[in-house]
Amino acid sequence: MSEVVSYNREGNIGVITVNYPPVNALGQAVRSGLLAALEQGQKDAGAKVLLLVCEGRTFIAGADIREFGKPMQEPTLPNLVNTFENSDKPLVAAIHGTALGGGLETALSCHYRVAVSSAKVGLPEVKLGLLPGAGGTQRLPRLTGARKALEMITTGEFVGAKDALALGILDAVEDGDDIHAVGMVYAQKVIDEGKPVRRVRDITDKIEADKGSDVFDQFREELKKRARGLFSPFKCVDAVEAAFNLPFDEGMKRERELFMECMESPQRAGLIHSFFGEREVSKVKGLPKDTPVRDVKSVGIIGAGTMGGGIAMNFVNVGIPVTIVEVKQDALDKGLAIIRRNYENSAKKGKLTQEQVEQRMALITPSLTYDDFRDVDLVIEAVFENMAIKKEIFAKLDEVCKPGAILASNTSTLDIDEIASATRRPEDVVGMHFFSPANVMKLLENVRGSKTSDEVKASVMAVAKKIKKVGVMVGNCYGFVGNRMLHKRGTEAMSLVDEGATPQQVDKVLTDLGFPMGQFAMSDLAGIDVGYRIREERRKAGQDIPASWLDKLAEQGRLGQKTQAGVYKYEEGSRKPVPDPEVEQLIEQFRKEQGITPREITDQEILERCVYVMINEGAKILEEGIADRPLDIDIVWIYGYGFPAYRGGPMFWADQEGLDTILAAVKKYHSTVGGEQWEPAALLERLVGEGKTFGDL
Ligand code: T1G
Repeated sequence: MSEVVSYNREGNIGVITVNYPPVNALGQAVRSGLLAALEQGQKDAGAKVLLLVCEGRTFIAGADIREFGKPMQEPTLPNLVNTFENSDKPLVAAIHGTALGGGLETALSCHYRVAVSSAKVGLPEVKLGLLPGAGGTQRLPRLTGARKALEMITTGEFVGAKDALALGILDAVEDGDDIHAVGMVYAQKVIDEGKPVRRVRDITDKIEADKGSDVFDQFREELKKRARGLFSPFKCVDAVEAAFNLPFDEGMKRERELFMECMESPQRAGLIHSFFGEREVSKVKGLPKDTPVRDVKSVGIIGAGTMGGGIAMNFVNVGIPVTIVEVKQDALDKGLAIIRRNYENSAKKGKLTQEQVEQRMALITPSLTYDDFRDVDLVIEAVFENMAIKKEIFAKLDEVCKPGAILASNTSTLDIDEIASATRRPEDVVGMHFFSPANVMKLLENVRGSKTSDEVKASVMAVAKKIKKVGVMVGNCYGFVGNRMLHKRGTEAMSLVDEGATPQQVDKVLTDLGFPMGQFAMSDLAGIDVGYRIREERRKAGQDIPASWLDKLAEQGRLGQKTQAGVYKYEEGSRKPVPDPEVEQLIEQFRKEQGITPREITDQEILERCVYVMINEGAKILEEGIADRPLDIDIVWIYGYGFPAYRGGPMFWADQEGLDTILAAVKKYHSTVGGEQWEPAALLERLVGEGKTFGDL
């Protein structure tokens, strides 16, 4: 019998138990163990019914994703599930935790499914650039009908046990958390009631009902909007549709063909890199797993503006009380009114009850004095980017906050060490860089200062998990990881327009690559004044920041979406960027003043100058140890800046583009465009020289 799957008989129930931590994934050993256990159960005369149950925190959470991209080993999952379904003894699956992907497909190949009420089921393969490849697209619609199966399979969203029962996916749901006991009771019921073998493949009423339906084309239309640039969601629809047009075995064959197309798509590799990257970033290099973590049970926030308000919502959403301090009462009132409006909008959409809105608002204490921070565990400063003001604030925090309080700045560019130097406890100072809108964006770029203690680093990574953010720990430099690379892209995007491109041409290249919006539409969303103030700050600090046509927009009061005019113009109530001839004239005028003769610029040049410059900078960031691994950069860009996850992030994408191609272009622009941003990174040169990739690091 295998290490990871056991068989034993209890009474006249043959119990097949999977025990393969952390999530009982269907690796080769589990698949062959299940097949052997099933065979044993078949031969066991004393077993009238077979029960499949799992140890640990969850039922099977899918195929073993780590095996993808490697040669497929027998037994394959489709064969395993077909063998299960063909069992001539009733098979019961007892589900707890999450039955996902191949795990749910295995349960669907059983004849009955019982679950505890806390369980969830789902087919999230589409999130990995795949589709259910072990019968999920053929068996699920036989239970739920076409529309629900399409919803579950094209979104990958999990469904709670009670809803799954209502949908016919489950046969029974019991309270309690002893899944073994729940399974045994149900299996005994199958025996006592003489329930027969019932194969999902033979259930056809829902198939007949939706045959010829136009729901498949409806989904294809809808996916054009919500799955722009993605490959597998459309293949999911084709596979489910096959269940309605083909006999079961041919449907299974069609599913397999489509599954292999997805497996071969580069998007699968990108999305799986993102899946594991999102988990790996929580393991910070050099920070032992057992580093003590300070428990954050109360939070203080300075500034009730857009960022301060959004940051506060993250904490009250998970029940942590927040004290918000502002300088003036009206700023405080305005900030809290925006938070309440956000929650009431969620309530209008049915995402929250009014009672929950009140509960969350009750966890926020407005204040006009720092004294109210004396007992909080963590303070986050979220005022605008001005070093002098930030140092003043941290000096005051140093006075009032209790020993052991974590002092964090939401700065998006400024030097954490300099901010920390305003206190006598730099070891307790750290950057916590949220992204706008802070209550929505998943990324939290935690920035370690040179004196930040391991305990504080571990604590802010734990805070990220607690408030359901993807926390990435990065080093301290101007703009940290994300903004440092973004600034390079911004500089190139500006130069490309100076030299002859239009803002909309540049933005289209980026949205065609898969970004939700381009460089200039993003400037309009963030506010042209934000970038303008940062450039003015740097000019005041004596840095040589060239003049730009964006400054002229700011000086004319074209601040972006908030003034319905920036680089683009916006119709009343619309966020759709519309090219504005006035801006084109302004840019032409700017070129004349700068003595620039515009030239034809290709989309390829725009792609290379806007994205390769980021990759070159990413390599420098790795050289300097500001990011520990290429995947840290990838996750920062996927969750903070909308880099398409199906391309795996900039560094993963660079490997797919070919580092030699990128280095050649970097060298070309170094001689044609110039500037330190095109200085080839030593790491890039070394990897190309050694024929290696960022993935090898
Ligand atoms: N394969 C391998 N490792 C997995 C895994 C899987 N399917 N799921 C999780 N892990 C690892 C994960 O990397 C982490 O490792 C640890 O388990 C805990 O995960 C033919 C083709 C189950 C809801 O897409 O959604 O079946 O970092 O930190 O927050 O149709 O993991 O500790 O070393 O996420 O409690 C379909 C993916 C596969 C489910 C638990 N299944 N997993 O969340 O813990 S494709 C999925 C999840 C498939 C068939 C197809 C979540 C979870 P480490 P965690 P969590």
